[in-house]
Amino acid sequence: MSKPGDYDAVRKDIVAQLKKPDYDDGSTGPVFVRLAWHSAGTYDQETDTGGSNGAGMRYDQEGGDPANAGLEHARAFLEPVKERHPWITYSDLWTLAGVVAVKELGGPDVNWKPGRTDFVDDSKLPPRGRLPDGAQGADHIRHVFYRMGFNDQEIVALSGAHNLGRTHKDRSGFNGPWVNNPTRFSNQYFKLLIKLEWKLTTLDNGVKQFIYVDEDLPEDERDEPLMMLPTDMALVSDPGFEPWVRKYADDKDLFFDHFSKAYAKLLELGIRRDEKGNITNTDNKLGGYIS
Ligand code: CCH
Repeated sequence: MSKPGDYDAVRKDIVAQLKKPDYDDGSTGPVFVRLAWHSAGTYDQETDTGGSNGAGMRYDQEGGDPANAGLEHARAFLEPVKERHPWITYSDLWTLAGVVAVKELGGPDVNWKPGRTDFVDDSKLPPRGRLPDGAQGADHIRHVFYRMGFNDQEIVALSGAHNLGRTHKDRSGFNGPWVNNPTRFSNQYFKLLIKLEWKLTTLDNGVKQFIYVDEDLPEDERDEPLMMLPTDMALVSDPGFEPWVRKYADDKDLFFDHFSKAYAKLLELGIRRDEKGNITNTDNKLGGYIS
């Protein structure tokens, strides 16, 4: 067991959990990035409910939301880290795992602060259905992300996380990765959104998604088809989102900078701190900043 507050020791053990040759594309990083996002993305600024505080996904009300299907794998991969550092809260561990994964997979540094509590305040529990539905369009994306307090630029920057990982038929019903190298954080997703000719297709489970098949190659030399969700395609068809897709496709540094800021903001939703970084939420019964 490490000394309470030794977050560098936790970071090291998260890194050690990233490489898993038999899991997906060989890394747990993408599903960690998603775990952190879904833990925070339930936030509603109007009612000040949801958010990463409380690690509500441990319980069925939140963990059993169909939008969170598959994230039990991410939580299980992090369990050995929690066992080695029992002093860290789950809400800190899950958000830190997302930040560590982004960096280790080649992305930017993301500012992260500890102090979240695992105390579950029933009055702050988010109802199911607050996370976005990939089958929908621009209005839905705005509804969900404006509720958290994000603007159009931040929405596009955050969506760039789809450079990582893949969709799974047995989780969301969608199928396939967005880019050819889904364990390397880059701006490739934006480039492909603009450059490739995406075709709408219906999978055998009835789910509609866009795919790209390289028809210039003989069938046996083709990679797995790439995919885009209807919500991904909305970023190029919507006049408020599209200019940012182009900017990020052209300028990787700008994307990294904006992603880093927006992801850090996401992970802080619903958390209030004083100037020293100590959490001041009155319902913070267990946490507390350890310096
Ligand atoms: Fe996402 N995402 N996401 N996403 N997501 C999925 C997978 C990942 C939407 C839908 C889906 C963000 C925004 C959105 C990741 C990070 C972020 C899947 C497949 C769906 C569906 C799940 C499965 O089948 O396993 C929608 C809709 C939106 C917004 O409108 C944001 C924001 C982030 C992070 C900043 C990552 C990473 C994955 C890959 C996970 C994996 O297991 O490989």
